[in-house]
Amino acid sequence: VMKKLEWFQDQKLALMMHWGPYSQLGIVESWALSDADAEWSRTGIDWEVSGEEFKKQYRDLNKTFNPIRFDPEQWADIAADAGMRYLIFTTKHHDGFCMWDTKYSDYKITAEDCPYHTGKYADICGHLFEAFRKKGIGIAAYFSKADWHVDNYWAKGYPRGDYMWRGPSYVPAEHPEEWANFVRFTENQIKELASSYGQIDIMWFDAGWVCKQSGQDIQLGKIIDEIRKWQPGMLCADRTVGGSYENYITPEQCVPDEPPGVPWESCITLGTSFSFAYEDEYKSPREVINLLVDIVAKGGNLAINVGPQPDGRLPKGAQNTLKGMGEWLRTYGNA
Ligand code: FUL
Repeated sequence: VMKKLEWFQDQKLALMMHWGPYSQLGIVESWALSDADAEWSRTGIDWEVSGEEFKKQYRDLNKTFNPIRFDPEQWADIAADAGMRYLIFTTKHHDGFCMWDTKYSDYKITAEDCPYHTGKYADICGHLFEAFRKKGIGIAAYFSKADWHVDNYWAKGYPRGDYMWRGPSYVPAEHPEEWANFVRFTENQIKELASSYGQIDIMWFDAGWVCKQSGQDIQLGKIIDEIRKWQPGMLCADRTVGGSYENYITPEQCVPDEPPGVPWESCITLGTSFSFAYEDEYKSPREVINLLVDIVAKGGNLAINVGPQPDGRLPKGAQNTLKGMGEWLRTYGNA
């Protein structure tokens, strides 16, 4: 792990990607499902429909998600050309939709009710990781520890079931069986990801609200130690409140004023949000290079986030900036 952390700190530049059925609406990833976050996450949504009706619509987005123009090798070419050294990809965001062929859930890209299950690269994570690895780009799997779809998280029949706040709808200590089921499911999915798609350099965990609320977590330490038997040195970024097993920290949408003194990576959006937005505006190559230089001078890494389009292509504006970054790095950075 120490050696891998050295590797990590030398990489400097990552491409982060948030992609899923939500991309079709051009809304913020997952968050509109959480009533507690309605105020900021539901702006831009057509509120002709009521909250519940919208949630139903959101839940049906997997039935129309069909990125027929997705070409993993083209993404890998674009990333390599921009100087990206590792990829951070949302295998599962808070909404619970799985971008790999998991056997633990039917809410996934390869399920029959998702039109892309017959698509050329239907097992998206598999194809993506392979294409990027071929270009010498490292692989980080983003995985949400919250799952707002599986029955044991926002479980029915509990008083908080209807609130749809960030954490589980019950207090884990009061319902240990429910919680144990959720932990088992999560552990299965994490191990499946880490054993089905070749070398994974980093697992990037988001959403630790349970921990904050109740002091309980999913025992990530145990899971990661086991995974390291077949993924030696795999790094773990366990972020958000109460991260229990992190090798580096991940500030979001900001650059720390002072070097934090531990390995770190800032994730910053190229457009205005992590997921694809219609008519978004993208930072210019100069803005991104300025961020990169600032971050590198402070000893960190920059993960610059692009939200792919629902059809599988990368937005033209984002591509232009990535191209400009690559040109600058080749001219001045000896990339
Ligand atoms: C946050 C998430 O809740 C956002 O949706 C996004 O994924 C960002 C990178 O991390 O904690």
